[in-house]
Amino acid sequence: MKRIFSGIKPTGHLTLGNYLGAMRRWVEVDQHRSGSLFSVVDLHALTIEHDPARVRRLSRQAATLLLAAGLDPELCTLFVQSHVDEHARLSYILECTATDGELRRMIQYKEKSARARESGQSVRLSLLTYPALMAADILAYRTDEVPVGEDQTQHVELTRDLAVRFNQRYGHTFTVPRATHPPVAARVMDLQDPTSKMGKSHEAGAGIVYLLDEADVVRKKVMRAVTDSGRDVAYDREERPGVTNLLEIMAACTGRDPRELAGEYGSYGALKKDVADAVVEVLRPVRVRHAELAADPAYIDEVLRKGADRARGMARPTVDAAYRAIGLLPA
Ligand code: AQP
Repeated sequence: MKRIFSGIKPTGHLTLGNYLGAMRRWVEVDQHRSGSLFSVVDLHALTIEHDPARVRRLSRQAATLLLAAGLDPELCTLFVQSHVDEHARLSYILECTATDGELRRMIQYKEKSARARESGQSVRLSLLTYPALMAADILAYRTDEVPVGEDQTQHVELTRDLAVRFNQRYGHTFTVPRATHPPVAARVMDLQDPTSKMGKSHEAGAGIVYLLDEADVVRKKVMRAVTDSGRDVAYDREERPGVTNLLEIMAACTGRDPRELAGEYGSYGALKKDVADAVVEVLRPVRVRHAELAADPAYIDEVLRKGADRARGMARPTVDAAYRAIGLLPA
């Protein structure tokens, strides 16, 4: 049995990038392989300036959207990270395994700390240390595979390094996991700036398709997407990042090959129209189901409560074993 774990941060409204890069595979593939866990990783949302009420609202919304997208609590375990103390317990142990140099090399830390400093905000210590918490999220469940978008590759690599180092120093405790990525759309780019990732915590929303955007808003955003200076439709990440992003989105939505799709279009306008239609069709059932589920918050609470109970039971033996292995006296 392969154990699968992945998470999503309630730092903003979920985007098409989250959906194509991660959520859709969780629903279509990963939850059907026994032993999969998916988490709303709310502790990670506290690493940047936050509004408590908004984090609570977004956590509930993320859980509701994951169910709306098709996660089935009978097949997988869905829970909120902060409901399972083992994550924070293990995070400290992994902070004692990592070095500060390793954490300072993380690209997300460099980018987000620079952004915070530019806007005059202080940088929370947790922004530096959260990859140790992410490693704890993964290692607590003896995870084999972590299905994520490309942007998380470096954090999963660090998790692997920490697992190997801990096992070598203190005895075999953790499974060494590996990241898996979708075949296309592993990095959906911002429609207004196709050289940067479509990110849910970015301020400007014009290049970001949110899962709960109305159909006409989605169409407008896609039709206004920045394209490239050339005229023909070509698949080339370096030279044609805008068009290539649209082709990848279209390929992910339709199950086609992006290079093959490129040969079928003579103009950017026709491509954009079809991309808009494809995205609207993919998101329509998610929005409809979200509206139904959001009307029943007691059901969501129940799913999350049961999920946390199950997750706790799975994580505790591993975290207890790590505490003993590193030299802490059993309670
Ligand atoms: N643009 C993307 N393309 C493909 N996959 C993506 N993911 C995120 N953005 C894209 C994948 O979605 C999963 C959950 O992401 P997250 O919540 O860990 O992070 P985020 O959406 O990137 O949000 P942040 O970090 O709060 O803000 P930004 O985006 O501003 O950095 C992950 O598997 C991720 O790879």
